[in-house]
Amino acid sequence: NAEVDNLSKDPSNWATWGGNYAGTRYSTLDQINTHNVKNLQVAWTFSTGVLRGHEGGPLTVNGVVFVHTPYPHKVYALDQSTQSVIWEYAYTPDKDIDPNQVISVMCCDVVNRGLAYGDGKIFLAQGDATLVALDAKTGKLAWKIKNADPKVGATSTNAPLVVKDKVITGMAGGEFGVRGFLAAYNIKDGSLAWKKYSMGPDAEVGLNPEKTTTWVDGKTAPVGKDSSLSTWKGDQWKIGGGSTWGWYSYDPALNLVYYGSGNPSTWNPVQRPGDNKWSMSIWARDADTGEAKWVYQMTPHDEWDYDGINEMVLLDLPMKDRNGKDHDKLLVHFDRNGFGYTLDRVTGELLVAEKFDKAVNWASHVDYKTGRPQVVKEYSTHQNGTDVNTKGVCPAALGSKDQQPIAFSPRTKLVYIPGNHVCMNYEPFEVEYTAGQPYVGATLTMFPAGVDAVTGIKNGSTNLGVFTAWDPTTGKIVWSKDEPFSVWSGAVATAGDVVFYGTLEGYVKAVDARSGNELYRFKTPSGIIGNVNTWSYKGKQYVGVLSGLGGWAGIGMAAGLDGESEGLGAVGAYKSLANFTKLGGVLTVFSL
Ligand code: PQQ
Repeated sequence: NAEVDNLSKDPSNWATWGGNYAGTRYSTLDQINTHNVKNLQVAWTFSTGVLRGHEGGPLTVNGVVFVHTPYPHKVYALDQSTQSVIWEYAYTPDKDIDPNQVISVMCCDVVNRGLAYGDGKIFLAQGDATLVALDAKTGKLAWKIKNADPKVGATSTNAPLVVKDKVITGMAGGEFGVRGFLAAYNIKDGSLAWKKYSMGPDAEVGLNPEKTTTWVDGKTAPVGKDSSLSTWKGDQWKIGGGSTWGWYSYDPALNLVYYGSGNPSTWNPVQRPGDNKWSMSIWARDADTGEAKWVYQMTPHDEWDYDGINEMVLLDLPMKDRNGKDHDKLLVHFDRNGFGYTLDRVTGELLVAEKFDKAVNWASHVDYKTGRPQVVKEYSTHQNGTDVNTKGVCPAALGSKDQQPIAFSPRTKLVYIPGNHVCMNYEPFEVEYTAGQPYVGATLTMFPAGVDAVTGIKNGSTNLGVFTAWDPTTGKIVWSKDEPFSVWSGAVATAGDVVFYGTLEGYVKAVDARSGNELYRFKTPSGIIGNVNTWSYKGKQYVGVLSGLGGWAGIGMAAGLDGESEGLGAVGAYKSLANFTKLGGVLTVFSL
């Protein structure tokens, strides 16, 4: 979409979740820099009036700031000169939707990762899997469509992306045995342009057996006929998961949309033999037709819930592969499974797959020839006759990184990764599929990587989080900083060589892009799971973030749970957050 592309090129806007189609979360603004960031002040704040987790971040388009809240959503358009509300959208579901039923099937809090803008409209993928288009000037509903059915556990938490004349969106529900898909709707009227599943028959998945390629035997080759169907037992693919609840990026020159698919259902791997393709995969799809150009599966036959949905960030950086061949159109992805991947985004060739957190132990390495992780038997989870509790698997199910997006600076050529440093005990159990009921099939507990899995005794640092600078061409950690809690907030990098991110206790932190040294911190009213964004208005650079604790890491407080293994295993590890912060959504905007 030429308008969205142009808006993103002007740093006074922050017009897409990633700041641009490539998802780099980089701004050319340099008014705030390493020398003066210590003088940052709060310019203004805005309470959303809503409890529960606030993910995503403010969009700024042509001077107007747009913020959204969790399900059942509100959207506010804010005037920056008066800091007042231009319009407000408050969602009331139609009678055929029961919001309480929807809330009960949203796995990881009632979060939403943000709005999209295009063609004078604001798009919101609502928790009950409806997609709305609002007039950006008035907030009036332009159209509303049903993308999926919450009665079978399908919901939406993603930030859509406007590409050409379409809006791309996905869905959630991997813990309910949905069958994941990505869809493109025409922005004019919401009519469906294409819809492609993560698993099933070739035509429905958008696979061309001869033309769609994947990485095998040290090169890319056609996937062949039934590449998905042949990796599932019977018709298990129909309830196979592979939801698409993460982020979408786009390369206009290649006309390809990139995203990842999530975990196969159920979490009990013994119940679904096979590689379960194409769950846990990186996809490159033609934006006009949805057909897959290439696909790469990171975690075949998942045994740990390492959803592959984390953002795909498109970098133009020269590098040589292991055979000395040159590549300069890269895709980087930091997977839940703890490996940082660099692929050639044109061809899907695997260039780098290395651990970005030292704690990762479930696989020794990724075999560059096959592209497959080499699983360490001790950390394989299974259930054969008796239930087996596999102890001390690192990372935990929420990964070495979850939904919180990275930032990239073309000045340092480094990627900045908000991350987790959490391990788990994982005990699968037999579960029967019933539409709309949880189809999880595993009990989990989580703890810091520096705690013994059996005795619970501290044997290292007890930090649950880490913020890491990474060289995507070599696959090496350049520096890393421990954080007491997982960093669940998206980072932003700027031409002032400052990197910003939020923490679960509620701090906005600014660090030096080259050294990682902390330059500034401010405690916002609640824990931060939102993304820090930056823009300018009347010649001044602003930095804005939504605080409001929740999401999977904050599910204990957000949903009022306190059992160790409640909240799909996350409650225990993050219990002490209550000593630092409480719930409540607020936008905080900073400037010099
Ligand atoms: N959502 C969060 C969050 O917002 O904090 C974290 C997670 C989700 C996960 O770690 C998940 O595995 C997850 N899985 C699905 C799914 O499989 O469909 C959906 C979501 C979601 O939509 O929020 C999450």
